Amino acid sequence: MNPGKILHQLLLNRTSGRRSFAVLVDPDKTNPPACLQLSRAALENRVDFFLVGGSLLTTTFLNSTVRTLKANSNIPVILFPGSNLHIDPSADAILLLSLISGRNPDFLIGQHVIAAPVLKKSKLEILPTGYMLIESGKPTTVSYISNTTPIPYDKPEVAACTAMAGEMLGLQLIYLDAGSGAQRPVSPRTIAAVRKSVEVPVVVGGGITTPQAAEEALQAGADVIVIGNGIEKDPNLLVEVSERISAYNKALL
Ligand code: 1GP
Repeated sequence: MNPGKILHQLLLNRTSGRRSFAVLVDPDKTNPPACLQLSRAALENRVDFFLVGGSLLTTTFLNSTVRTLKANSNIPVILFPGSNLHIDPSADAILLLSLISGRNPDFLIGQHVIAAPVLKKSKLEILPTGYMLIESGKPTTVSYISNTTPIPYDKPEVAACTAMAGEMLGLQLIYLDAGSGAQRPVSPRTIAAVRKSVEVPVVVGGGITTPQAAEEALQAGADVIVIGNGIEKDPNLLVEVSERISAYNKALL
């Protein structure tokens, strides 16, 4: 399978060392005017991707969120689904998440079987992703809903072996997630151990609420930084993190 446009870009970035910024939008917590405002801020601050979704959606605003983001910027919109119900063909791509840190077959392959025919008919770029939950201080919605145990916070070697296995199985991205609203983000040691163990791009998110935490993740080797809650609470975080990432990328030149 040839890489689609987004994966191709991520692989090029991986080779050049360029880091990316993804803003996570939770359809339950937004509305069209807020999406419009976010689109403008994201464009001004060179955000690379929107992720849209969450492990539990309690409203029917997935489609309107995707459409509003797409109508107001050219930033690619990537679905970040919590289940096979969270598919919207009007997005650009979908993270096809296999929850490799867990041992729940439904989230390793079951949901995917149900989603496959729908995805096949869509024009969505499929991003096969090894999704790894890392313990972050307290149970998160995603650990509860997925009925899986996250990898312990202080076991970088377990995270590294899990990521290696995911890459060997052919997964194209590794996503290290402390969970939305996590008490503490994934540790730099874990990010660095995973970064050293795989060639594929490493996405890091969950509980990043300060520019310093984003910087630490960058220094440890995160290829893509994902922030949701932190920007909902403080829109200025988008500007500050974007500045850090731009400065990091400029230093590569
Ligand atoms: C959650 O990685 C994302 O899956 C982002 O988390 O909302 O805590 O930034 P936050």
